[in-house]
Amino acid sequence: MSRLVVFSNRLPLGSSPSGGLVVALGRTMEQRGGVWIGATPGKSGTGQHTLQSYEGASFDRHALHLPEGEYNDYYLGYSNSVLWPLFHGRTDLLDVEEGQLAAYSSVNRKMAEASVNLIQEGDVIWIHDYHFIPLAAELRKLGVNNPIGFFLHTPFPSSNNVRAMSHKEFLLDWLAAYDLVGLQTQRDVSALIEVCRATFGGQLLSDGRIRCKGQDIWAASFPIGIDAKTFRQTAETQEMTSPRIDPGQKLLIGVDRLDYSKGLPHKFRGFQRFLEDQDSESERLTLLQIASPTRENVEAYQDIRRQLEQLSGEVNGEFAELGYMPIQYIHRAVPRDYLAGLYRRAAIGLVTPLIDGMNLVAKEYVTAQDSSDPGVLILSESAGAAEQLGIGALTINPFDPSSIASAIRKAVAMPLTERIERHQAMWDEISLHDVYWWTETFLNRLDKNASSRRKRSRSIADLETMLRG
Ligand code: ADQ
Repeated sequence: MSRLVVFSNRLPLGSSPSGGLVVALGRTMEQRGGVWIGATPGKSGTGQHTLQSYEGASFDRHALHLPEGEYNDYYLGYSNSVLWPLFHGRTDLLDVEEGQLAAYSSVNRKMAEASVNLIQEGDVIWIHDYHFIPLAAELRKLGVNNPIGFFLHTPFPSSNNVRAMSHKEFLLDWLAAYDLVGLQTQRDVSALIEVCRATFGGQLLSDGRIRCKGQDIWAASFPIGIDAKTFRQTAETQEMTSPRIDPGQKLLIGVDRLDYSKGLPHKFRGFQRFLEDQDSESERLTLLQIASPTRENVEAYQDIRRQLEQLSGEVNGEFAELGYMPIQYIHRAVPRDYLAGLYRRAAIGLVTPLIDGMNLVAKEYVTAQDSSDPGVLILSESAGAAEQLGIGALTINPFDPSSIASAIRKAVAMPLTERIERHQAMWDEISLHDVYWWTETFLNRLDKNASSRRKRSRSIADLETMLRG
């Protein structure tokens, strides 16, 4: 098996990850070993841009330390104030500042220069997410001929959104340097084809490549999964000892990074509508919302935090009674084991992103359920996960509070047989297409594409020699 070299902005250095990419890849790397390279702010001053290694994991970890200012322009700036909103259809939140694109490009170049000596012949390189889209092109410039794959964890933007991007032609050059561009869903693959067609005048070839301005992009969907069997066992063995939760209390659970794409205010408004419509005799439901802090230095994230605090106060002010608090809002990360137990304890999983690449929380919630008495998943039709879990979830339009409220009513009233049937359909899908399936399928396809690229370049070289001779 080839050695895997993974790049992502974040490295798993803490004890309890609360981001989808690190959670998913962490399982793969623990199983398979290899090298994981990330970026981090600090250690400014030297200007050396060398990698620092970290001990203590079953795989090698290295970080590129960047001076704080440069890191901010690349990470908070271009990555999270331009690409993230753009890829999530929020062009209204674009905060374009001069110098950010230059910092983004130069961090990618420095990452390539700092890591090129670590790469050995036979390694397979897998680059993750929007922070490092140009990295393959930079590595190629340094002569790296290894298979290089890319996986985008976010949605692929529509051609309308790409229009708002300065220097959009770069996107094409960046993507064409990969042997394989992996996207979460079929919807994303269609978006990429449409962007190439509408923005760059490209076309789909019969072998699946997209040809744009003389360059080829190989793209396909690989819906990311979770380590389903392990997570299920964790949920089964996890004892719920939280003193905060009354065992008789019926829970709806929400677990999200505190990000504007996750539709948290919409979730609270939907729950508020449900409470408004409920008669006074009905069973009391509590929404337990765990929202981990994220990108707090970006203004749009400060706004969403304020909005949520205000909304939860408003709903609790209106509907709380002695001994009953409708929304329990916890603004921090919690350990994954504990999270598994909480999911299992909750009668409803409430997942309401306005748009989301996949959404692993939806898969974790279903996985943690007791299959003989499972809870109900309410899932936004705009999450990538809806492509796979639409068979068993109650799908909602997160922009419409009454859609969320009526799904909650339906979930509460759902008979056991229907809950079991729906859960089984989703579990079959999640356990079949787990994180190991995702890694294997992606890497097999990458291997095939890289071999065919090499074959094509060999034939071209042979042809040139023949013509010269
Ligand atoms: P995220 O936007 O981070 O991921 P998601 O897929 O929901 O979103 O993953 C979040 C992960 O963090 C889950 O494993 C969840 O359990 C964990 N988490 C969230 N809040 C937590 C908290 N308060 N405490 C502890 N753990 C918490 C990005 C994309 C997604 C895509 C993933 C993987 O935006 O669309 O599904 O990558 O590709």
